[in-house]
Amino acid sequence: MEYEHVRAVDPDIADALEDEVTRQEETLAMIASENHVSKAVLEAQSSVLTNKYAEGYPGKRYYGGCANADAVEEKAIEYAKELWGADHVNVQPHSGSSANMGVYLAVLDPGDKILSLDLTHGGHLSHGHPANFTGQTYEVEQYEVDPETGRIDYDEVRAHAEEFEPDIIVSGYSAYPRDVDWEAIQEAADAVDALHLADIAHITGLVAAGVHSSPVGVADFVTGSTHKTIRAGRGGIIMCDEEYASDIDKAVFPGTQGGPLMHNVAGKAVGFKEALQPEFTEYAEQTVANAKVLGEELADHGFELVSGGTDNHLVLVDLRPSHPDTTGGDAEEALEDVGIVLNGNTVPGETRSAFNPSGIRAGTPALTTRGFDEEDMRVVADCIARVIDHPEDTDVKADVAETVADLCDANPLYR
Ligand code: DSN
Repeated sequence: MEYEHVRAVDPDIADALEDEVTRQEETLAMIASENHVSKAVLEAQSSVLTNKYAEGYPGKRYYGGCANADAVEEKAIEYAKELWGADHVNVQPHSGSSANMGVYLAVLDPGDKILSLDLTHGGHLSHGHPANFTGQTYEVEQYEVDPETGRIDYDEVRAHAEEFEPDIIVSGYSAYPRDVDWEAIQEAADAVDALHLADIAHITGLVAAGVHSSPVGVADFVTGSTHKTIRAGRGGIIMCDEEYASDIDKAVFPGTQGGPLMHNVAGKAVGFKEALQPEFTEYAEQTVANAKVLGEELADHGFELVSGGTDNHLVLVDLRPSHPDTTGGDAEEALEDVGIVLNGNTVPGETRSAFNPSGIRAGTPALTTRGFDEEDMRVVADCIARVIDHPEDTDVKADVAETVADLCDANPLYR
């Protein structure tokens, strides 16, 4: 992949873009929120729709010349409805966080109460963290996972809701390896007359393929990002029942955004169309199967998995029992040296800090896109274990780097 027109303008930027293609080709992307989109999605995202302003919605725009923008957005909405079975879909949010912002603006007033999962237990900044606008605008209390099981204790969530009486309960997580019982959260919300926002940012693709239970039709609002497991153009999405359609649309535009990023909406439409093909279900099933094997193999190598395993696309490893002197940051750095890219992550009961956490999070969506199967994941788990066990051993690291290079060669990406 070459960037000849960029090179003519600025060789440094062209170098960085081409180096990034090489980096993605030659390393294992195991950040659980990342994926590799198809060339079709890339093409749509880099299309001339980047030039177009299209404030409003299909058929009701504030600018002329929107016929093609309308056609693209209508398709994105149609495909999204088919993928997730939602009554109403807004495909304009610029990101998952923007999608959440749209929901909060639509139904909450400043000072209203949010009950959500703590960030260090797997939640997300936009669910009420003090450093985020949500923590500064609303009154927030947070639930935690059960310290023994690493899983959400739904009775505890309900008890917390009865005591706190939130206006909205947020479910859906960024570092939670287990299936979510949306109905149980809904029951907690019903018990206190609260709304329920399910943020499926990480698992949009798994839900669309039916390999994870769906909150659509259960929660009042379902938000997501569109570039993670669903592998479409970058951005966010909001789904809801028809009764909230107008409030949600107004909250996205003009409430929190101006012109939609129509090139990204085109990328969403193309990725959604790809996800409607039968092969996508196989992809999602393989993503989960790969994560399961990754978790089992890491456990066999002595690592402690939060909740003991995984039902979805990610594993969360608490390094403290097996490697008390190794932080998530240390592990992230040593693994990047050999071409395995993942992130240090906080774990439930975190004793360090978000910047220097005690765990690592590893996901399989991107590797599965490249064609990795269970056998490959056994090799990857072995590589991870060897490097974390011997972070200073240059022979081990050289050997692992060679294995990583072989895996990448055998599973090319954009070549
Ligand atoms: N940055 C994403 C993640 O890694 O989970 C969430 O926004």
